Amino acid sequence: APIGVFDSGVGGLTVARSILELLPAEQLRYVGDTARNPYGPLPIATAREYALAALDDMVESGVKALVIACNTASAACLRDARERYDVPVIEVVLPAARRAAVATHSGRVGLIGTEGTVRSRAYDDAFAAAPDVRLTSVACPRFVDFVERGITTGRQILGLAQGYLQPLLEAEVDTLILGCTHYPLLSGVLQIVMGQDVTLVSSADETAKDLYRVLTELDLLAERDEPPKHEFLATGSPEPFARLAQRFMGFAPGALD
Ligand code: DGN
Repeated sequence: APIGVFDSGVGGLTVARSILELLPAEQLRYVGDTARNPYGPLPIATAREYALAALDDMVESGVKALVIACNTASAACLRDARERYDVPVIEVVLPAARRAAVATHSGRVGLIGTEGTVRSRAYDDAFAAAPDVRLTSVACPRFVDFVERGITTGRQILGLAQGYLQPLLEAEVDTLILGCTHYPLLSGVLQIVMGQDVTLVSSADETAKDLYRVLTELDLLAERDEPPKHEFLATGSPEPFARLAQRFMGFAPGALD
């Protein structure tokens, strides 16, 4: 059976990409809720309702594990999803928090994400078991739009990042969690603004490693000779999804035309 990967839109494809790098024998069924995206600005209860409805459908369709590849959805429904489904549930918040707690030397950790993710305090909860960590969180709502328009370099995004990240520079964080699916595409500008000594933690990469761990522990890893056939589905119109998907999966625009 495939691994179900859920996101509010295209952003979770950065997680899908990290999964395929680490686990090339696994078959993915990706669903992006592009019809109701973005989840970032929604009240947490609404994001929770939408995400659980989509995850119910995915479990119904038969998957061996669920990956909630969206920070906002993970923050909104992680606990419910773990209790609700029989299949293992992997999400993006705890793996990133765990990596940041190991990576920081000073204990001063920064988090950037959507308004929903920051408001949910899911990362604060994740660090409850790490009393030495002092978390400074900043919502960066305009980043998602810039990344989806393909603007990840240049003066405009640099200026925006300098403004958003100022409180994190003042807090002198030594580790920064990229707590939104879109932010791995901004790693370049984020590293420039934060300085080369700050460790960037990608929730996409950490989630893929956590999935690897869970599948290994439960003896669910795929054994395959043939390359698997993946499904990439969107609840909204297929064309803009396909166009954006190329960029998020790491292909240059037009490379697959
Ligand atoms: N996928 C969302 C997240 O990781 O928080 C970002 C996109 C959105 O719904 N705003």
